[in-house]
Order: sequence, then C-alpha cells, then structure tokens
Amino acid sequence: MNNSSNPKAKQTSRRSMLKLGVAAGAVTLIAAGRPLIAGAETLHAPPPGPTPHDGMAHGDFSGTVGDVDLSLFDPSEFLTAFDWGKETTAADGSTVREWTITATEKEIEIAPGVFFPAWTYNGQVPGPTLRCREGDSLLVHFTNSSSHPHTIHFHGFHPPSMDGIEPMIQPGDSFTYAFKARPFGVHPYHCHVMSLKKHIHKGLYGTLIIDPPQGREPAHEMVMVMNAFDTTFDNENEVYAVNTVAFHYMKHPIRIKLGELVRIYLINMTEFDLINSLHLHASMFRLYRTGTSLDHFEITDTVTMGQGERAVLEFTLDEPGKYMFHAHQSEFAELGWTGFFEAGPE
Ligand SMILES: [Cu+2]
Repeated sequence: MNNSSNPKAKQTSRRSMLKLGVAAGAVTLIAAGRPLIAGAETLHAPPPGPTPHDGMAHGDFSGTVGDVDLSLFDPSEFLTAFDWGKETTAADGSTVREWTITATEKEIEIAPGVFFPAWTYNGQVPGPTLRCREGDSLLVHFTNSSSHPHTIHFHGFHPPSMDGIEPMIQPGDSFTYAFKARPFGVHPYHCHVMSLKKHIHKGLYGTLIIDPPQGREPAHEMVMVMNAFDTTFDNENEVYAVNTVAFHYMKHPIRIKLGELVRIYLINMTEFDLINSLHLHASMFRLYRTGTSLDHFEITDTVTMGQGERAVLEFTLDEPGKYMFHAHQSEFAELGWTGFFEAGPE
C-alpha cells in the first residue's frame, strides 16, 4: 500500500490513527475495517481476563493478546545469548574467533499473529550477538543464501577492504571478513547494500560486543536492540520493540536480583524514525556512550540515540517490584516498545 498517493489511505497511517486516539498498541492496528497488518484481526479481540500489564490503567497500553511462538525466537533467551564463536589460538598466542553467518529470508513473528517477511542473519532478527575481547582476531564466514545481494558491515576499526561495502556478496556466494577486534565497546553490524533502509529494516543487523582486555566488573548482562517493523511497506513503522517482539518484556518481565549489577548493551537499529530512546522508571543508570571508556559516564534515566548509536548502561535495583522501561517517545512505547524489570530476592 502506498499511502502517499492515496489521501483516503493516508488516514489509516498509524500516526493518523494515533491522533484519532484509535491506536494504543499493536492490538488496534486496524482502521476503516481493514487490517494494516496481516493477522491483525486476531489482535483486535478484547483481552480475556487479566492483561499482561498488571497495575496499569486499561487503555493506556493495550499490549497484545496471546503470545508469539517462543520456540522459534524467544527474546528472553536472546537477551543473554552471547556467541563467543569457535575459539582457537594463533601461532603468536593470540586468540582467534570464528563464526559462520548465513543470510536467509524468513517470516518472523513480531507480535502474536503478526508476521513480517524478514531478511535475517542466521534465521533470526536481530542476528546473533557476537562477543570477543579487544585484540582478538575475528573471522566471520558469511554466506548469502537469500535471493538479494548482501554484506556485513561492522562498526569499529578495520581495513577498508573488510568494511562490508565491497564486494557485494551475491546470492550463493561467500566471503570471509577478517579483522582485529577494536576498540572495546558495543558496536552494531548490518548489511550495507543499497537501498540501505530496506536492507536494514528487513532485519539484517546485530550486535558485536568487544570486551576490554581486562574485562568488565561481573554483572547480569543483556543485549537490547531497539528495532521496529514497517509491516505495510509505507516507510513508517507499525510495530516497535527491543529485540523484535512487541511488548515481550511486559508479558515476560526480566528478573533482576536485588542489588546485583545489571549491564545492558543497548543499540538503536530503528529505521525510518530519526531517534529512539530508553527510559528506566524508578531508578537511574550509569551511561557509557559507545562503551569505549570505563570511567567516563553520566548518571541519567533516559538515553536518546540516532540510528547506529549505542551505549552500555549499568545500574542496580534495590527495592523489590516491577520497574518499567520504554522508549520515551510515547508513540513507540504504545506500539510495542515497553517492558518491565522485576526485582526480587532471587
Ligand atoms: Cu542486504
């Protein structure tokens, strides 16, 4: 659907709906009797019994009814799925890490009953979270098993020949990206084939975490990729999330032990919107932008990022209970980008 060429259709854009007070979450992505997203009808039914957002006034955030098939992709498991690759030792004693990444086309479930025709690294969106230490030699064996050309462009220092622009890897072809991991911090990787916004928003992105040589203080660590999906292909997003599934961490709050150090590796890979943000309720965090310094931080409860920006967030929760976190763009929060930490003794 091209909303820009049809004034009547334009009224059904999500922003128009929000102004009309119609939409309050993925459940109501319906206008003029027409679903804006496949399967939206299944979301429109009134929620039976208690909703997944106890304590919130009904109508503030509708959330979604039911759940996605977590056996295919579980954002709770993705949080802590750090892939250190196949580790070997080079002749000079340095560590070599290898990964195999394959681009494929796959339909993914981004809200209960809402499917998106994604382009993926290793069949998932976001792609696997690659982890290493500064100075490691990285080998990323990339195979393109999809029907469009793709690459992997890593942020960080590396030779321009390993930058993931040229060569474009054609369907059926392979390429190995080889470079040293530096600098330490949290860095995105993503496809860099034109049109960029299409190749990125379709799902070809992930996170590379490079640990400082001496490591960081032990913590309950997790990765959060702020992303969104244009389900109607009108260059506007209809569904927002961290780690792909709308409202997942409302239905499945992230358990935090009282007093333990929490560390979030946060990246913004949202396409079409200029900025995204994370706001934590009832607490504050140390903000290390890009994660490239261990001692320069700011204490805040909100971080705002352009696309590709990232940060390391550290905090502890000292009172039991549920701590909301969400985009401070209320519109994004209402369209899926809201979750809870649940702090307790265990
Ligand atoms: Cu691509």
